[in-house]
Amino acid sequence: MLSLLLVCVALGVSSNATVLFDRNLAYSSPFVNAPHLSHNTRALQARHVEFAKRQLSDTQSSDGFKDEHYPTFYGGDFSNSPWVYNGGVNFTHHVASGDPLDNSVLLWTRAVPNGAVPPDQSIPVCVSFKIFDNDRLSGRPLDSGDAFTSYDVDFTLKVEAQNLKPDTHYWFQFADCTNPKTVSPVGMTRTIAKSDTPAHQVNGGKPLTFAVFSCSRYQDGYFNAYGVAAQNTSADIFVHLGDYIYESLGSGAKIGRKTLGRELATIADYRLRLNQYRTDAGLVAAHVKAPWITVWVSVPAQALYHRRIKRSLQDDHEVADQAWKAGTANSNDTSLGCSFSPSGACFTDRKLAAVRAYHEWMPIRQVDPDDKLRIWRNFEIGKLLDLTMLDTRQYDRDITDLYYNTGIRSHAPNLRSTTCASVKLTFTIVIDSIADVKNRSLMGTPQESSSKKRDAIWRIVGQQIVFTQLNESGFDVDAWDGYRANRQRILDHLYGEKIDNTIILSGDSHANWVSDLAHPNDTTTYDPKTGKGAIGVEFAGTAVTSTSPFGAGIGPAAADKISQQLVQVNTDLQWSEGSYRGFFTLALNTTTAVATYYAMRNVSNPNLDAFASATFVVKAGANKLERPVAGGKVNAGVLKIQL
Ligand SMILES: *[C@@H]1O[C@H](CO)[C@@H](O)[C@H](O)[C@H]1NC(C)=O
Ligand SMILES: *[C@@H]1O[C@H](CO)[C@@H](O)[C@H](O)[C@H]1NC(C)=O
Ligand SMILES: *[C@@H]1O[C@H](CO)[C@@H](O)[C@H](O)[C@H]1NC(C)=O
Ligand SMILES: *[C@@H]1O[C@H](CO)[C@@H](O)[C@H](O)[C@H]1NC(C)=O
Ligand SMILES: *[C@@H]1O[C@H](CO)[C@@H](O)[C@H](O)[C@H]1NC(C)=O
Ligand SMILES: *[C@@H]1O[C@H](CO)[C@@H](O)[C@H](O)[C@H]1NC(C)=O
Ligand SMILES: *[C@@H]1O[C@H](CO)[C@@H](O)[C@H](O)[C@H]1NC(C)=O
Ligand SMILES: CC(=O)N[C@H]1CO[C@H](CO)[C@@H](O)[C@@H]1O
Repeated sequence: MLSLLLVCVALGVSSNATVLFDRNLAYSSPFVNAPHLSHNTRALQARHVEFAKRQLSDTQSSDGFKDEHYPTFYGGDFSNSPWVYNGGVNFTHHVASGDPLDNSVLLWTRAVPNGAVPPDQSIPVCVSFKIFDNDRLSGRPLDSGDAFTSYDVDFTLKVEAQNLKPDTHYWFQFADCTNPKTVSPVGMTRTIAKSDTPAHQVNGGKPLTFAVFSCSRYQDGYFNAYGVAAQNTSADIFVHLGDYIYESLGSGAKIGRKTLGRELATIADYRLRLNQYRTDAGLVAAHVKAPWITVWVSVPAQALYHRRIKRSLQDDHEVADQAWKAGTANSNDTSLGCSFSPSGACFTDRKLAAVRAYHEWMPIRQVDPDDKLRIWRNFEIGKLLDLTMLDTRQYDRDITDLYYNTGIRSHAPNLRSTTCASVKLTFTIVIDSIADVKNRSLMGTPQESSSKKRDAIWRIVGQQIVFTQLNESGFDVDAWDGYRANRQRILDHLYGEKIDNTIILSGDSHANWVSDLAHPNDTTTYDPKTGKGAIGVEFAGTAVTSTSPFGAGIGPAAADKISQQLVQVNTDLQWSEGSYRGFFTLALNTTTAVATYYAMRNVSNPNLDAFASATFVVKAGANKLERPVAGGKVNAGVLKIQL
């Protein structure tokens, strides 16, 4: 009888007991096809059980372990119940949510054990969550549960709230399982409409509004743009197009924005940087306010390129490759691996550390890096729109190669290029990789076409770099021949398949650009005056803080002088603005898309002082900016045609 019981307990431990670890998606691999990059939750559980046993058997613990510090909260039966920390937790980084679907959304928090000395690393912290359809958190939660976090994932916690209703607002909160009175702030989030919801019913018939950001460099200023979007707009979903963190150190001390740590290399470095960014009040408010959809892994990959280029310059390519393979073979990515390498110089580790920390800290779902046909994350939001996020970074050669050489064509980096240019290189690779597949093109088959086939009105493409040809002296974003060829294919596809209502959202450039989409230099089909012959619109947004390509800190008057020239030289460009940091919103209903650009008056201190610099209208079916562009009047920057 007794032995049978023991067998049951043992089985219970090995088969079920990792549930509380597994519920926390921060332990999982960032990538669905790379299970070797996940934490081994069985091993964590085994470690944990080992300590639990000690609690039961070794009452004369020689290392000062005391039962009362780590009691179980699951009652008296210790056999199958984990020991958890009950010294109190601190929800140090508020809450966040992201990647909403029609029935689920990811919820995020961080629960750090209180006390000067962190608890034994084998003791998990237990966190519960609840999600409600009302802001009083009353009635029965639609979903709830417990999950573990621990030292191994930087005490981050990411759970999927399931069984939710489509197109509905939700309020959620976390608590300490061992002391339910200790609660996190309440977060607001929502689900998106089911893909077959009629367009006019999406978001209860109100326009669905995105707030769109890129390039938030901590040392360059306060993230007021996030704060203004959260406090002063009715944005439903926050979209980040890349450069959410920066790997570099910079002199932000003058304005109280000194970056901690060093240039990022190890997982500890990346975690510290994310930790610091997420203390910014504006960013906190924005994560609390609404779910985020981000381009998967932005700057970390850029950092990798940076690193790679530097290395390639120093080392012979073979050496770099060799070192890299050695690291990969051992998959030194988890807490057991090279992430704790004291040198911090391991190239492979840096790449993995960036991905790992991003996965821990961001409310994002796993992605599938092996499926090169699936380079998009597509959010079908009723029949109103498809939001397609181009996940370029995971397809950058380094990361892709890491996942056992999926065969993406390799492009030798241009060694003379800057980090900035390497972004374009990535883009080229992505496009080339799908170009190999005959029935696909960038915007294209299947997403754009299937979006059209399923009768969605708008096709919104979130991606990183400015698409329209821009001749800007000293900052030529059209420097890549391959990129040009690919852009040609994309435009051919849109024109050829008569795919209408495409709106491209772009970041990366640190300035504002609004353009009709048309073939570069084509003034035969396209008329820049009326917009006739265009096939869509591009809204490219400036940086949250990163400095202007026109010159760091450039004033509006000086920036406008440059813009004046640019709108003349560039056929498709209808508005240029280069002084203000900020963001834009895009509000969509069945008939109209309205983009409003917001300019921050001062990012040298935390404030909500901003103004709308320009507003653009796109009518469904028109495939161009409504004339007069911006109503003929802007509060900053320069229109091509002033009325
Ligand atoms: C909780 O964390 C916040 C943010 O790090 C910190 O300011 C605060 O002092 C912490 N509270 C306790 C009780 O440790
Ligand atoms: C593209 O072609 C592949 C292979 O020929 C096929 O399996 C796939 O269904 C096609 N996709 C579309 C969207 O036509
Ligand atoms: C690019 O713009 C500059 C002015 O900024 C102009 O002098 C030059 O001719 C333009 N180049 C092309 C290829 O249009
Ligand atoms: C557009 O015209 C300019 C000036 O002739 C040229 O430099 C540029 O390469 C052209 N762009 C494309 C995409 O052909
Ligand atoms: C869509 O939004 C536009 C601009 O806000 C508004 O003028 C129009 O009436 C709205 N259309 C519908 C069908 O609600
Ligand atoms: C921005 O605020 C700082 C103080 O934080 C001030 O010194 C500076 O003059 C302000 N800049 C502008 C353009 O108002
Ligand atoms: C944003 O809202 C805050 C109050 O919540 C207000 O103090 C601030 O002036 C507003 N900013 C703008 C640009 O309206
Ligand atoms: C540098 C480093 O930490 N390398 C480790 C990678 O992982 C293997 C085992 O998986 C270790 O043997 C290496 O020491």
